[in-house]
Amino acid sequence: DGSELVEVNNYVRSNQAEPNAKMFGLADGRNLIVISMESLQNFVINNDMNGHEITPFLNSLTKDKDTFYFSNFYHETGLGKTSDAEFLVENSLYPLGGGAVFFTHSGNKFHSMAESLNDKGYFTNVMHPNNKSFWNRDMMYQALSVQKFYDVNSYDVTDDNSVGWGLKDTPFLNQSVDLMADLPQPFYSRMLTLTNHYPFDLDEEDQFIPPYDSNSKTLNKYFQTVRYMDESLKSFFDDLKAKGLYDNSIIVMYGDHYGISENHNAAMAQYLGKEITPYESAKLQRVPFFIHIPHSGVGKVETEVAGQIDIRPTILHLLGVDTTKDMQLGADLFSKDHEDFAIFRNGGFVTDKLVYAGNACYDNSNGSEIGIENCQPYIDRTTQELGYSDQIINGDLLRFYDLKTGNLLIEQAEKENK
Ligand code: GP9
Ligand code: MN
Repeated sequence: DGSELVEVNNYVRSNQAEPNAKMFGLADGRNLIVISMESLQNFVINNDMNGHEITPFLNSLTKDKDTFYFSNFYHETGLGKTSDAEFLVENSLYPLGGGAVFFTHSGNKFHSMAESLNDKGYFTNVMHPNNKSFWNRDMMYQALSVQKFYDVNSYDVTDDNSVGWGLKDTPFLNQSVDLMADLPQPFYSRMLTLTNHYPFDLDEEDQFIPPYDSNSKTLNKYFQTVRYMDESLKSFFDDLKAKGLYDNSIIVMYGDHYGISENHNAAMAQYLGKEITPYESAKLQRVPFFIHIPHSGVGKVETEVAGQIDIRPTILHLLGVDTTKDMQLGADLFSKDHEDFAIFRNGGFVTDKLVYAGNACYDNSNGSEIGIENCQPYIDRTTQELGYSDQIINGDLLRFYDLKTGNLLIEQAEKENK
């Protein structure tokens, strides 16, 4: 109702992070390409498996002068998996604790990143070679103001170029660049990869490294599909350059959620050489996050604790979009006001000093369990912030929020409530 809206709005306004003047507008006018890297966890980055480098291309980006790589960045998804990560990116709100918000609330009013960029003259689209109704995307993308969905019907899919869930990442990304070449610019293309998805099936010709040797077939194959995705991303960058799209774009890439569940803890313990405690499990929820800005020369490794909720304000500020009126819960990663704090959808959290997981509090410097009172202030904030996000979604509160003026339409909200 109206009072809920006032409270949520006060919270959002008082928690805003001031943009970093050096970064604001740095990529103004460029095309925006956001890539969801399926099931990619951070533990494979700058790591090897039995002497084989797993992600040579992404590793090179962690050392690249045009790339920011965030090494303490967490996924914040729930049951909606890929779609929950999409929701976080578009809205900077948390997905729901129960079912997938793409299914349960596609009739809501949202003020998405796509909407902001439509207003700025961008052509907004999503590229994903799956059935358009998977995760209810066709419905939700309307609510998110995505102008065009290039679904499976926009791609040339054959037995030969498919595996597992469908079109392989390399032909998918390659064909996507062909589509991009014909788009009006600037465009915002959000791309969802697919090959690195459970059960991690891969044709022989695409296996660049051997499988791992644990008792988990899933983990053993995971390294190979990750390596394949890495190769696909490398050729995607090459294709962008070949089509003249690279120089005037920025490329943002995030791991959408974990790929290796806790069912494979024994195999993960073998690989990592340590027991997988609830603390380690929480740290394994890190996913790689990259912001690649060609010719910027400003890149570096950032160790700030952060999460997917922060993607949208960070991108919009880079593109020179003011977000002071946006109803968003994340903060610009380049802002000095950004706090080392990532909230999990299950109520856990991580800060630079603490990890709260499985109802226990841990010292983030060494993983030892400490008294719950150390975590309590952040537990309270986690509950509060997830609560406000849920209120916005469950109450469809953005119906009563005028993004242009920042005005709350309280009377309408009250009327609706009667
Ligand atoms: C399917 C793809 C994978 O279209 O998004 O979905 P996931 O199971 O990872 O949510
Ligand atoms: Mn996924």
